[in-house]
Amino acid sequence: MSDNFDPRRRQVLLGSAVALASASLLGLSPLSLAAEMPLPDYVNWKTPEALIVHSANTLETKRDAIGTSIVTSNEQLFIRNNLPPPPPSIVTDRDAWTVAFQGVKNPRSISLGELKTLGVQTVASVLQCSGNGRAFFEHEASGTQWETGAAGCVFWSGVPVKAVAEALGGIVDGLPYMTSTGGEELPAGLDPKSLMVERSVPMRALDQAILAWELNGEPLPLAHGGPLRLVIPGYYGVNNVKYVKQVAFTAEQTDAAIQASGYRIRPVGQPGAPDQPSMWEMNVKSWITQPLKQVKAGPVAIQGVAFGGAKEVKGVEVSLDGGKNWQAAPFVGPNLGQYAWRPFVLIVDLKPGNYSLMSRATDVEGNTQPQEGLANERGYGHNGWRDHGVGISIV
Ligand SMILES: Nc1nc2c(c(=O)[nH]1)N[C@H]1C(S)=C(S)[C@@H](COP(=O)(O)O)O[C@H]1N2
Ligand SMILES: [Mo]
Repeated sequence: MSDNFDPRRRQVLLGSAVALASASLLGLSPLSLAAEMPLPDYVNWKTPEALIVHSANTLETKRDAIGTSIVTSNEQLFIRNNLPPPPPSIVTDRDAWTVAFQGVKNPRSISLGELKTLGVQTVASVLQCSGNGRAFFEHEASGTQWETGAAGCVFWSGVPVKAVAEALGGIVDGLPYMTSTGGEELPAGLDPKSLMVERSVPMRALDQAILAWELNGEPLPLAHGGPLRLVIPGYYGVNNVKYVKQVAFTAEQTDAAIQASGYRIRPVGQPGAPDQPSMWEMNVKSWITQPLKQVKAGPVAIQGVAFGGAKEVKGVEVSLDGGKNWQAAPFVGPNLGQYAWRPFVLIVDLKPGNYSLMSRATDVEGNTQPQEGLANERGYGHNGWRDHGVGISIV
């Protein structure tokens, strides 16, 4: 199901005009109302204070919950499920989970226990939903109204997909896509192609693709795709197929709706189609995480995160005046590699008044965040710096 329209959130927004009016009197955003929903059972181990519950299948990390120590904890990481997750029984015997390989010379199913003997690699990467920032588009794109928190930077451990393909005799020649299938049980009576999470990515993704069983040093939680998940650093969230049960090298992209018409960039008002750009490589992006409201006059630490997406981030600038003047902001902490984000902190002396804080990142190839996001029907890939700015008052 490519449509991530989120009925529970709309209910909160539309169903309670009184609550909404009083919330705006209190200066709360509509998101603060949604935050009052309790954590769903399957993620009851997460930190409720750090999360906005849009629905049982969509949880967003609060903007100011992201700190400067780079890694987003499992307890704070956002959740996005197109379908309800499989039952917890799939993580009782993790090593017994199997993934079927096709499009290799010796196709077969391979257990997680065996995968662990084929090679191990650890990578830090930003996991970000295609719709992160959707709420900032003016055309009210349908889907979860993510602001900045459908993203986190985490460590994954697993085996390079390349190593598995080699162990299975190598990839059959002339297959330009890797197509992976999620392990959800699909409801009976509906066209499976309209619901299944099956994504194709171009072969160039094989350079960095891993089959991961560990997240930030812990066995991959079911909610994040355990026991085994495809991770393609630098690619949008949807390509990182959870509970992966099949990896196939294929001649064509899958005709599953989530690939054929879903996650396609097209003009507002137009339906999705296979000839439109697919949400694969992520673009350069940054946002300020603190302060978000009011601070005392004097030295103020403006902090945020910046990443290059598929390329390494080179630098980030901050503006205090809505984008008229910019100054470089230093990164904080080690560089965890091309696919990780880098926290930044700029300490400035601020006098009382109102400030419009903006951040603007540039990747190593010289791509800089544009002022405006590219409006598109489903509100994907927003990296415009203006909409990601924050207004603060210094008192
Ligand atoms: N099997 C499966 N994989 C999936 C999804 C899903 O619904 N099912 N959602 C995708 C989307 S749209 C995103 S943004 C990421 C979210 O990963 P997370 O829930 O671990 O944060 O998983 C992707 N992989
Ligand atoms: Mo997503």
